[in-house]
Amino acid sequence: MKKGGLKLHHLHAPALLGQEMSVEVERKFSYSADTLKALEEIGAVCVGQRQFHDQYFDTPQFDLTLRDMWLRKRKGFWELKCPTAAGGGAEETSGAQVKAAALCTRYKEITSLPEIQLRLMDVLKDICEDRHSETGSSHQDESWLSKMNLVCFAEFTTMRQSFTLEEDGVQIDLDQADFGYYVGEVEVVVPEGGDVQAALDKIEITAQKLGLTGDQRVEGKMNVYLKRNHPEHYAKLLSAHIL
Ligand code: V4E
Repeated sequence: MKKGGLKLHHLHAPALLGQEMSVEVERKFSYSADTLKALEEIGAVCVGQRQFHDQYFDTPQFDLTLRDMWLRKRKGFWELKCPTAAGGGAEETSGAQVKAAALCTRYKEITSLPEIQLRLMDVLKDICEDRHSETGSSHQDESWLSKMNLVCFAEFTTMRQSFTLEEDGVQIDLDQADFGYYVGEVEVVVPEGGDVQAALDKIEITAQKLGLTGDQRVEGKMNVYLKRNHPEHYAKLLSAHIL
């Protein structure tokens, strides 16, 4: 049976671009009981603990994640993380800055559902059932998912304790995923077009204050989840240097 088209009501693509978009710069790290002590010593303020369930979506052929695009639903809201343009807006001038930047990831985070749908259509237009279709729907109406052939490929719950270094705009999260993986992250959110290098510098200073000495990227929750649950796809992402 043919599925209905995807309609984009009352919205024009150029009007959407740039809305509700920021760049998330972050560095993951392994934490231990000592990390809490270190956070207290550097004046980090605990801003709370919360639990959330993430569902990640892709086509059965993994067309999104193979392009380093990560679509998820968290607490009822849609989010799309995509790579930033080449260079990502940072201007590392020293060897130390290059090294520090290599430990971090930078992703555009898009939270406007119509804009998410536009970007997905752009990537998936050749495989959508109705190529000439338009998008547009409410958070409740999820028929667009099946029209774009998107299915949930990963879901897990995270318990997160968050801290801020208020004067720096730095957030530190300590995550415990329900599949038994613990990971911390130091994060700075930069408005689109903002100073990514300044964010990288703040993250490096925070990492030094916390005594984070590792010179290898620490795996995120999804790395570990995919390794365990979708090993073939994980291997593809590794060889494509996406993970
Ligand atoms: C961007 C990305 C994925 C989406 C999940 O991103 P992540 O920041 O790991 O999740 P989380 O729960 O900490 O999100 P937040 O609450 O901070 O928004 S899954 C894989 N990637 C790419 C990626 C990568 N290549 N390398 C590392 C170390 N992490 C993520």
